[in-house]
Amino acid sequence: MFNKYIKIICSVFICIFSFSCSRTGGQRIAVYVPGIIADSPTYADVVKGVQKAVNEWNMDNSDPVQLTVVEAGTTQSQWQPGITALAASGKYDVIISSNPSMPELCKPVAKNFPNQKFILLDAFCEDNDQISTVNYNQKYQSYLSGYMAGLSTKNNKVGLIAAQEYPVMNEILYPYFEKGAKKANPWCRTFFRVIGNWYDASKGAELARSLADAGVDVILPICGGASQGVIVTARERNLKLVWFDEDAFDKAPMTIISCTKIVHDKAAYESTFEFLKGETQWGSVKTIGTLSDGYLEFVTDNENYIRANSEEVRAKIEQVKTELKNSEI
Ligand code: RBF
Repeated sequence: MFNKYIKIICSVFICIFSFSCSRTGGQRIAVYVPGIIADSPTYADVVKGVQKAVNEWNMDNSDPVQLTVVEAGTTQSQWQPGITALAASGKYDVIISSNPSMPELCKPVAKNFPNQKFILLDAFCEDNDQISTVNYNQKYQSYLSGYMAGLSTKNNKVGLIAAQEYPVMNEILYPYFEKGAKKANPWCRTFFRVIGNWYDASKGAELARSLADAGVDVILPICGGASQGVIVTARERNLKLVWFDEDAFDKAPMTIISCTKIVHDKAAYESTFEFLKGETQWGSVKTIGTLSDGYLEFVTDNENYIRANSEEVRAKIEQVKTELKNSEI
């Protein structure tokens, strides 16, 4: 009888001990998505890349890393309180997030929580030793999309529908799209429309209609979920779309005529793995996104690219890609 009690007490202690062992040690990562994942390829790719790094790490290490993904939603005024709450919890060794507005939101939080580290993709921040950033050089992606639009317009009018205006949009995405279009077709005019958020598909459809009424026949949507509305109008009015950030040919074959993307998931995977190995360079910026660094793709291996474009257009694009590989824009 006495032996039986000893056995029960021992097994209870073993359980408590092994439980507490499994709770300690493993690092914790939070991915903070400033928006929603659906229809935002940059965000979906960040989650995918971080998840892959964590899975691989956990296969080879006895202390599993715990990953939490927080989808912050589209109310931008809520993002900083959301990050503050994550940092204040003290639970996470690193908070990973993505978009060019994040450094300004994270810097004050970093100041208040000096042990909190941040890895920010699609962002630029120098000289903060709690923050490491991966900056996307968007010039090449924008220029190539513009070039494709300029080659494909029959009316010499192309358009960009943006979710919102922000420095990268106004200083790089739009100007380099316009530059590419003009290079392909010197008579081409570029139009610009702004939705005001990243989700309103009916506004996206309405702005695409207004562009069609003005004679635009090729559009680049950079507007997250609102791009669904742009697709609807494009089908109705026989417009062509050049697509950004992902291989989306299958969303609208023969309407989407080109797709470019910076390989966000690879960047997220590498940054996460570096962090887990303790090799992150805090306060540093790594810039990616040229055709020669392996992080920018102009998708040519989807059959819908071949179906949607003449041999002449495809040959011209190959030529421009080669030129861009060997020179600055
Ligand atoms: N891109 C998305 O695909 N979905 C979003 O919800 C989204 N939200 C953004 C919010 C802000 C404040 C900023 C500055 C950018 C956002 N982006 C979003 C754009 C993204 O960072 C990138 O610039 C574009 O996707 C072009 O690669």
